[in-house]
Amino acid sequence: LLNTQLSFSQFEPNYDESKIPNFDIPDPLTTFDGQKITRKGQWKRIRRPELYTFFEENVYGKIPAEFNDFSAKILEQGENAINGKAKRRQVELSFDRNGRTLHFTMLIYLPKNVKKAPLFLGYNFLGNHTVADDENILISEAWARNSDKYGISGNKFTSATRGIRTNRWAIEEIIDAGFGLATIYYGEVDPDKDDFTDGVHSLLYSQGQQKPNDNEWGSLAAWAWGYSRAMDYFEKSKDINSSKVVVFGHSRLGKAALWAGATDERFAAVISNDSGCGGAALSKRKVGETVGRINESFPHWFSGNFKAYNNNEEALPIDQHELLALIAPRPLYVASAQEDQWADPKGEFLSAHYASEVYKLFKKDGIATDEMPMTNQPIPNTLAYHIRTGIHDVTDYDWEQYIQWAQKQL
Ligand code: GTR
Repeated sequence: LLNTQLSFSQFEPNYDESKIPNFDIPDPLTTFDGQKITRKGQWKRIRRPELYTFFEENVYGKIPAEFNDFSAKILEQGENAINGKAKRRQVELSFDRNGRTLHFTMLIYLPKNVKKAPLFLGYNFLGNHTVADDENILISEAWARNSDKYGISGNKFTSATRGIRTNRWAIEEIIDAGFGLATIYYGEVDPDKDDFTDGVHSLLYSQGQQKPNDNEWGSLAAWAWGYSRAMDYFEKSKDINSSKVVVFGHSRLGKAALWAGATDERFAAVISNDSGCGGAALSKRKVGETVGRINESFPHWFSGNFKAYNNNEEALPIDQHELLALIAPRPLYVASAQEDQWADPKGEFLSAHYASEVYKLFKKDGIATDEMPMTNQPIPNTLAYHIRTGIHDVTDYDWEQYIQWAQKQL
């Protein structure tokens, strides 16, 4: 029986396909009151809005007010980055509300030989200065999680960690393909801790409010909001093609990228890299990380309302394939890694498969089969999927697929 008082970490995660509960996949093309959706217009007018509202009120949480006015300030720029192939710009976006200010700094590399570059937009985990070997990258002063592994202490980044995440960003390949890259330290939009006094949330509180209401935004929705503000900036930039922006994210930031793709149709394409539970993976399979586990470990990520589904996934009238469907008919790439069982690769694959019904309505190719492909055998359709060998990470192999796919799709 449901007991939300239990500590979910006491449950062993399940990886055994034979122990997956029986459940029906909610049909993306049948409304909550049983109406069949057979035309694009019905999807847009009836079904998409009701699914969207469910995810907004019960999963990621609603933004309490429209909040998109900012000022942009160029902090630094250079003409000779990435072996002379790219220009670099570091721009700070500032937001004022309630007597408080939020700033975040976007690091942008654009290919020199393209007038108006399409680009990949993605948050980084450990600061902009970790993504490239480039001494000019400013070091974020925002709160950082202490880490013995990376030598981060005092909740501050230092130059000691310059370039430690270059392996996750195939920048030169991106530039060579004619794309730009924009990245932001996600902790500048909302520090990743269970504390709602900081980050963007606090700018929108009504008087005396300490934390979001139960139907209001958690951190994932805050990060998605930040992605949209980056898009606002691209729309004003003469050297960026804002109609060709691919929003990308790994893991928790893949969850945020998916929600950004759903909430903001200006994103031309979306990439979910190993996003797992609360991202691309189906919740009802309860394989690896579950709704209860994730809400226990990260109480600040989702809305308060999502906690009603802790160890109670069967009560969800939706599943995550319907989040993917909210991105249709735009190109969407779902990727998994073989050794990332915590994120349930099969649940990510099946989710892409079940979302494909909606892509089909738009005459776009998705994942027709329910048989998982072999490792390193991408299915590069409008709704694309691959599972590569290796661990929970972003690799050159992943980027090679994303770049080729984006070139073809956009
Ligand atoms: C894990 C979490 C996952 C995933 C991952 C990450 O601890 O359980 O949902 O988000 O972190 O972001 O790397």
